[in-house]
Amino acid sequence: MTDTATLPDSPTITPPLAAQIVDTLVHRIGKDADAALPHDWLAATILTVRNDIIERWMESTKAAHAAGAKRVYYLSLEFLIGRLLRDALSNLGVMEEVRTALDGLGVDIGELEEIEPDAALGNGGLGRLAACFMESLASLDLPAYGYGIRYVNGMFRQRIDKGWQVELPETWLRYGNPWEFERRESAYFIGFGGDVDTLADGRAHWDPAEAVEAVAVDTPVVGWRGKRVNTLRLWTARAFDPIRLDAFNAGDHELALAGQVRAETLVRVLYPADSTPAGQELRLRQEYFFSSASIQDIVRRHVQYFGDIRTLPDKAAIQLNDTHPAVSVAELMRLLVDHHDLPFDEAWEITRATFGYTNHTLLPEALESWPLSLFERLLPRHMQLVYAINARLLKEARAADTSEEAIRAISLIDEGGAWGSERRVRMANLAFAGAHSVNGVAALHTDLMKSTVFADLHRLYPDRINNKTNGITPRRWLQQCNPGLTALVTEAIGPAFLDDAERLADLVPFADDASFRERFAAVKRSNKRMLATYLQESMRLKLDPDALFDVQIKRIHEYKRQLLNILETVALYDQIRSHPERDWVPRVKIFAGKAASSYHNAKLIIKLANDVARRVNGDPAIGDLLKVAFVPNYNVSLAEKIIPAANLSEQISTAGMEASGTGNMKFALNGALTIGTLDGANIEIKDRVGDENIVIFGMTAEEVAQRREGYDPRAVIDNSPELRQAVEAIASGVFSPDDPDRYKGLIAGLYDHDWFMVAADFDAYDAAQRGVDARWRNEGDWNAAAIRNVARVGWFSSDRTISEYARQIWGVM
Ligand code: GL9
Repeated sequence: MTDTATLPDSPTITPPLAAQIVDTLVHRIGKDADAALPHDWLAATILTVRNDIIERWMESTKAAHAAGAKRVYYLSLEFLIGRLLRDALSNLGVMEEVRTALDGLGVDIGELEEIEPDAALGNGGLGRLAACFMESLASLDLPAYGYGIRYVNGMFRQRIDKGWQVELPETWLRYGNPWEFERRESAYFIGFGGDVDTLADGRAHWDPAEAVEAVAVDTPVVGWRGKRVNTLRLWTARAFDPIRLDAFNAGDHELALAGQVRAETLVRVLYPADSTPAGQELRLRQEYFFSSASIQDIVRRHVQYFGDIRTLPDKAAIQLNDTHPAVSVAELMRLLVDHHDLPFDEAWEITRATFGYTNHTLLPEALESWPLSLFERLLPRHMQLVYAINARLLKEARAADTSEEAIRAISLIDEGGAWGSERRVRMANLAFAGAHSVNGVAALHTDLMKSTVFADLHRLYPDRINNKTNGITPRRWLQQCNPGLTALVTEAIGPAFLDDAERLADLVPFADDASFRERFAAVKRSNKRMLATYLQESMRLKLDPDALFDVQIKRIHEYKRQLLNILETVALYDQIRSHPERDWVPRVKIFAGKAASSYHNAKLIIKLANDVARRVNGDPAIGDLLKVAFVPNYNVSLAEKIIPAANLSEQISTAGMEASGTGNMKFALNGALTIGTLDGANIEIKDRVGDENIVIFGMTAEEVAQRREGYDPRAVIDNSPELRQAVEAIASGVFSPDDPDRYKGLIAGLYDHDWFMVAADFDAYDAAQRGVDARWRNEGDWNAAAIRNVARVGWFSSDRTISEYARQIWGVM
């Protein structure tokens, strides 16, 4: 490695980049080039490019302030941002410059990218959507803040031990975080518990029993071409008194530090619950902690800049990402009524005009509600306000001649009753009531919101529910993760699609160009070879890059039906063994995903995938015709490696259950064909790519609902020889000879109720897969369809989604 002395003199005032990086290394990290380890180079590189980002950041903030612009506030308990270096360099357009500078220092930028920790402050789609939205907000030059929690331990690290998932803590902050800025001056008092004194005219004084301090930690979010840099503000917690000296001096060291420990516990871990609320008190504390800090910050900024709190809705749009921040509705009411002395009705108008709420799931078990006793104990003033809001809401409902049954469904309080169940606060109803806009995340999902969970609220407020189909940022999910395809597309249609993803449509005619198809296939093959090399090194699995790469990567959940895919894999395995003479299409089945630690069946499905993989991959009669890979520790970075290498994208949820999906969009954008049900955004993908360029199978949401009546899965299984064979093989221990009963319970669930309709859709799925084989044999046809997918899914850019939110909900465009 070179040192500073040997670098050429710079003719300009700014020293060349390499010299800047070395200077940072020496003066900020405290190492010289000889002693520096890869982590030191990474930190020095980030700190160096950060300078430019900071300047743009300050400019963006000042410009918004000077213009008196309305700001967007995106409140989310999850931000699954992944790595930031490549994103920042690419969006700033300095990737090549930095690569060259590091090359000159003998440092491989690819190696640095690989050691950057993956910021996994989210569980899955909902958290990743928040990250894509932040990037699009900056790219569209909209002044926006993301608000969340700076978890010390994000999503757990998944190890696969003898086929079982083992959860290990994720320590993304171990080497510090050069992207973040702690803002000690932006700190807020967050209270819990205690008593409320009711004052005159509906106001109250809350005297909390405990309190922690929320301190802001800011990360810059760089938009495309560095146009704008916004702020992701994550809260950390601190005790007001770092140590109780009285206790310490009395020798009680634990008590002396108890406050600090309690504060740290609050921001310690992300709840790794997917689509199922964790339900514990700490979770409600996290929700209130970050909601209160964010709302206080927003109100403080508004009053500081604009003086009058009553103009808040003109200058602030607050979007609630699911119900996790729904307590913000009550928190804003508390600040307006108790601290700003507004009458309740006026406060309610302001609140409703300020908030929007996005619903991300209809699964009944995922709709958050809190035991009233817990809510009241932790947030006594908010409980009063919820009652007051509820009284108003139910008065409006009664005035609209609502039935008593509908009144019960609309109420913010679930009265419980049956089986002695306790009363609960319904967070979705609170969010709905407190927002002027309530949106779903794909067309079908939004329709189902209107006809199912929110049917009665929808009847009362028919203009409130609207659709905003999800999107993904094409910067991370095409340009950065798939440079080969990006270069090929640029060569074909020019660079306009880099600024407007819908310009990808210019690629449509190239699907009919045989020479382009070949170059497209070569890019895909090269991506597959890179993935194969990675998997060979990381899990000692040898894959044939010419096989069909068939991929299902996402959280493991019964409604996503990884089990359907595994059953089909087992059936295929049996078919190949029985008819080795047939002309089989070689396939690689790739699975990855994490299961919530308490989700028994999901963890069993992971074990099953691994058991099937071991058996199939070790069977000499199968050879390269079928390989199964369960890739451990699925995260954003792994997705960035796998998606560009996929030929087939598995989007096979039980229709009506996947609100949108966003992985489906990423695969299509990278030239994979989708095999999927008419669920979530799959429907809209089909509408855009065309029926011939997607493989749809199975029941519709409506058919699923009808079929439930009198559904007899046992009869279905008995009538399908392929399914029966697969189910019986698994149940009898063919894949688990060490514990033949391992899957008895799982399979019994299929025979008994099969809530997710795996059996009902199996034959259709199996037929669709054999259809995929037939298509794969016609290489030209396959590649043409893949190209049409790339060309026609530009609409799923999160830039389009965010402009819809901006125009139709936030009023900022
Ligand atoms: C989810 C839905 O299940 C997905 O279908 C949807 O694409 C995303 C984003 O809108 O939201 N809702 C939800 O609770 N999760 C989703 O992915 N779960 C996780 O994020 C783990």
